[in-house]
Amino acid sequence: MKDAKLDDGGAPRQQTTARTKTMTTAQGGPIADDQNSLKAGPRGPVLLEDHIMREKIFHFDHERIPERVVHARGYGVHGHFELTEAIPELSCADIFQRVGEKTPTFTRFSTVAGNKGSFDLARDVRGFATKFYTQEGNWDLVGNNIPVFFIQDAIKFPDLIHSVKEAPDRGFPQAQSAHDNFWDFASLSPESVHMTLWQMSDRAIPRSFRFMEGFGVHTFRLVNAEGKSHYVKFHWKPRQGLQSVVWNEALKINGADPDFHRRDMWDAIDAGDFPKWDLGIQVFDDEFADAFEFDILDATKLIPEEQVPVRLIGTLTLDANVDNFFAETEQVAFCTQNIVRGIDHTNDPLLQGRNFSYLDTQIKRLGGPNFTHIPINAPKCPMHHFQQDGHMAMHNPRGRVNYEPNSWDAEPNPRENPKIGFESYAEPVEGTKQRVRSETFADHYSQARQFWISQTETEQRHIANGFTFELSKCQREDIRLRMLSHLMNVHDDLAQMVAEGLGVVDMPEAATPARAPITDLPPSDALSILKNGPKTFAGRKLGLFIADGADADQVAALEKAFKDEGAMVAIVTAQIFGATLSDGSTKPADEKIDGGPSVVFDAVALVMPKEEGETLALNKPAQDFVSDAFAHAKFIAYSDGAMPLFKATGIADKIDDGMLKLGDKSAKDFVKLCRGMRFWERETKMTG
Ligand code: HDD
Repeated sequence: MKDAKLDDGGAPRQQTTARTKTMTTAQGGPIADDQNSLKAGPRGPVLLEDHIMREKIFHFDHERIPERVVHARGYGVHGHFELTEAIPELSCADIFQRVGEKTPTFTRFSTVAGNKGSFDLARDVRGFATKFYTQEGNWDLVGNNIPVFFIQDAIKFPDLIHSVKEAPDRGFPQAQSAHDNFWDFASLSPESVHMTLWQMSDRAIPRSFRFMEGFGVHTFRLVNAEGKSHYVKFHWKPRQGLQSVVWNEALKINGADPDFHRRDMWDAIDAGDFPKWDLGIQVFDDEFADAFEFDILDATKLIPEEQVPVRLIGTLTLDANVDNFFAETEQVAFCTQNIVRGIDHTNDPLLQGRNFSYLDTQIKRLGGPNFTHIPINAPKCPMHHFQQDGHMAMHNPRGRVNYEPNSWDAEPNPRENPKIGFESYAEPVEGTKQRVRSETFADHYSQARQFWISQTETEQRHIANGFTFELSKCQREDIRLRMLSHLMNVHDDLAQMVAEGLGVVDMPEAATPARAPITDLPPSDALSILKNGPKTFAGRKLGLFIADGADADQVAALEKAFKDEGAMVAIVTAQIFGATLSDGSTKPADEKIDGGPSVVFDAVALVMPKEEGETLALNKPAQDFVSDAFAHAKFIAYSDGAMPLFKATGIADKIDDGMLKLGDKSAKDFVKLCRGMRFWERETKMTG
């Protein structure tokens, strides 16, 4: 029945109950009608006098703030850091003193190149930025999931980012490095070669934020109470293990679920499956730094874990989703210069430039110097200073004293405290003013080669395919060949594989290295994903594709076995209402087949009677479900009824050890198989 108010052009009124509150304007005035603007008669003009409508639209018009110039697309989560090993001998930072103490944190993961509305599975570096709200101020560790960077000096950052982002004339391509401008820049900047190997590896297409490492990248300093300094590199080691997807899968995930990574994080935390990372430190002194093959101030180099082991000193647990995306994820402002007593910077020229850039960009992005008043950015320890006024000042000092020194003793009247105040490490500095790059930064190929030889064959194939894909998107042949000329200095196998992929007949001359590469660096297992994979299927997701008449026992056994493992199970059916199982019960679906393609799952199972398998053999999304799972080297369990679908997709005669027939083997056997994550052997039999 139509509401009486609707008949005269109005909208239905909602009852105000104990659980709802009266809607008001931003000025607090109760609102009677939020559906209709104020008009001169039912069909007359809208009156400018309508302060309610004007206020609402004015606010809407100002909802957006500038997106981050890089790392625009990201996802933030609350958590805490718990210290498991105190390190007072290395650092006097308050956060590193008491074992078992928990420090609240906020972590934001991101892609780099894409705009805020781009897709999650771009081939890209991932940001991994954590704000620690310590009792002696905020410490921001603003890192990536890759331990090295493209450039050595911050003055090149705008060029790097301009080259990778969309071209200024056409406004595309978006969220990808597969285009001439990026590879033009990279091939003209040999210092980026090492990083491009990481970027073309599966590190740049992680399965989830939960399954990737994090790195502070630069060399920092730890400084103890006596003022003694050690160098340090920070690492995040995921307890969940490392895992990535394959490129063809990434392309399809972006269509199926552009929010794949943020949804994964939200779902895991929502389900109480809190991801954890151990904070690791690689600590070394001047003696090591002087003896090391490369300059420890060069952000395009890492220190192999075999040379300086990673010592685990604490655990980060992400345990709460945000209440409001804008207030927290969007407004969080990380700054590399946010360090605390006991941690200090080094002369890494990339880091020094960053220390200017982050503060500067937050002022632009958040509208003024008071972004530290926004709750997500405010320290959780007491703070007292004489900074005042400015746009949106929220914490305003009381009393008349706002300068230092002063002779007032009224409270609050903050004073310096040399005992606990921040002290920069007293590093002797001297030099001639000059615009140069140190010669110790000149070796651009040796660690790229070390990265290459540390990978499994599968990973090497993926890297070569990554280069082939990206360079094939370059229209200019000279750019493709110039990049190839650098790869020739990395490793012959890599150069050959890419050249073959591109169809190059005449190999170019190898690029002239600024310094001869070291060819006998040993492989480092820590650099491979597959050598550091998970040991369980926990935290992963099975796509269980069922149809009417599916064997109820098989479905129940699969659900139980995967849940016991700590994995999630999503039921996929041809219609969203679900399926009627062999025992007459109804199994509701989580996804309709075209909304739940196999690319969004880690492994798949198909349980259906033959007649349904025959019908589904004609269903394109069902065919894709099977052929993609097969092509992406996923483990597949199936009941006999799925054979018509296998025939339709050409895999009926390719059944391999990555496939398990239910009945012959149990659901538990399938879980065991799935602990391997992928059946890579299958991939070697495929091209492309
Ligand atoms: Fe940066 C954001 C990581 C080099 C300038 N950067 C930003 C974020 C991460 C990184 C994770 C997103 C923070 C968030 O989630 O809000 N950036 C890195 C790493 C680098 C690096 C690991 C090299 C080791 N960055 C770098 C350089 C410069 C910048 C050399 C400038 C000279 N980065 C910025 C920025 C951003 C930023 C423009 C954009 C948004 C923001 O800061 O808050 O200031």
